[in-house]
Amino acid sequence: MMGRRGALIILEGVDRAGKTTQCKKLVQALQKNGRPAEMMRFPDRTTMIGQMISSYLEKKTNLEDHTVHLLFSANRWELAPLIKKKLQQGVTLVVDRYAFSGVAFTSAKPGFCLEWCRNPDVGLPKPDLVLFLQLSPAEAAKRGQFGVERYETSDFQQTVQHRFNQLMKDPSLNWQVMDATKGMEDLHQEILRQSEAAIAEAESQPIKELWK
Ligand code: DGP
Ligand code: NA
Ligand code: NA
Repeated sequence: MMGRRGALIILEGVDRAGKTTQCKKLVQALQKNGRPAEMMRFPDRTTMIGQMISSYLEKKTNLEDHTVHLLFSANRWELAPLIKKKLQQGVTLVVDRYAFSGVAFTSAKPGFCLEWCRNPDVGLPKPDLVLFLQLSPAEAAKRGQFGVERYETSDFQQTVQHRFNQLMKDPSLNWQVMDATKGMEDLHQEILRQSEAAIAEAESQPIKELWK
């Protein structure tokens, strides 16, 4: 008999919501509970495609907007076989950003609609849980200055937030909105509780395809 599969858990949110910290804490807590768990992040800057993306984000190179969108998507697709393999091996994956960032960030640029942005990611492994770390622009501002990478301005991030709000209306996905202004530990406990529930639910189900 096939063993239980792991769950695909995504953390999303605007920049500085604390996603990376919470991903790390979640993986540690799941492992402590005896669950095989690993962290992944997108963009994965270590691959050849990831290096092109990284150079673009660092403003060392300029790339045409559609091209960049497709590179981000390609970066997820190149890791899709590994994602499926891990899930089937029973490993729960905690992922820092996924296709939702892909759609939210590109569709925040002039001349891009949600539908066009979604298309390249249709069919990726479907998340069992999408945790959205909600942070108002005012709260984000309190966390200090933005960095120097592309997209790190408050105007752009505000548009990104609107796009995320549109994506969250999709009832075919298990979106859970988390208040990221809460203390780090409270937020962690809430994320852990949601994740344990999603893991139990996913165990008996096949891996599905995103937006199909
Ligand atoms: P991070 O490494 O998590 O700081 O993400 C790098 C930046 O790239 C961040 O501003 C969010 C943005 N980003 C992440 N995924 C995508 C994507 O698929 N498409 C676009 N256009 N931007 C993305
Ligand atoms: Na960033
Ligand atoms: Na991050």
